[in-house]
Amino acid sequence: MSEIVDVTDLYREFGEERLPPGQRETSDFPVLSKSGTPSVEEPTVEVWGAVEEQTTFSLDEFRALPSETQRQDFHCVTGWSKFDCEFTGVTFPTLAEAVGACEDAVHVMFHAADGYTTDLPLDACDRRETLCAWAFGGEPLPADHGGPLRVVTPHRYAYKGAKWVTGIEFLTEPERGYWERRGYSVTADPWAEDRYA
Ligand SMILES: Nc1nc2c(c(=O)[nH]1)N[C@H]1C(S)=C(S)[C@@H](COP(=O)(O)O)O[C@H]1N2
Ligand SMILES: [Mo]
Repeated sequence: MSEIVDVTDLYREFGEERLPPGQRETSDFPVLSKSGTPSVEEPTVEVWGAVEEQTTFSLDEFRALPSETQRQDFHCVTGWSKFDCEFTGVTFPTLAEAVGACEDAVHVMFHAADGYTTDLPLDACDRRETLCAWAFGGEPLPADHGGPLRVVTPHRYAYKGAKWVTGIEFLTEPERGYWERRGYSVTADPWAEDRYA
């Protein structure tokens, strides 16, 4: 088993306290989905838009990319935080390199099997701790937490991490995702309490 990369100290870049303001720590792992758990039969991840190589990865192809296990915190905009989650997956920079993000890419839209979307500026997204993850605590990611494949964003509120991710679109202009169109913050920095736009 390779080393676990601990990114639980990333809060130092954003604030004084590991627990962001207005959050309370929980030891269980609540499920938050806009419309239940979709069934994902043959998972694929399509990467398109401002990339050199538009690519459709099968789950096996995706898992064959260089991957790592990270210990990270998870902050839901509704007020709970879960510390020390161990997710295994491909980092966003690894993925961006695999498909060759174009110079004019400035924004990213994630698409999911339940029709969910979420967007992030490329610079906020293109960080090691943005992980496309298929395992939690060394076990396959449970379906209600986004298995077989989800995104996690410990430096942002968790709605930035699409469960059941099916597509990653590199954009040359910002667009808005599901909650972002409904009044939630685009930046979603937990230490600035960027909950609403
Ligand atoms: N596809 C999809 N991804 C999603 C959501 C969703 O409804 N659909 N909800 C988001 C929200 S608001 C949160 S807090 C986290 C919750 O992840 P969890 O259910 O594993 O706790 O998933 C995010 N990703
Ligand atoms: Mo959330």
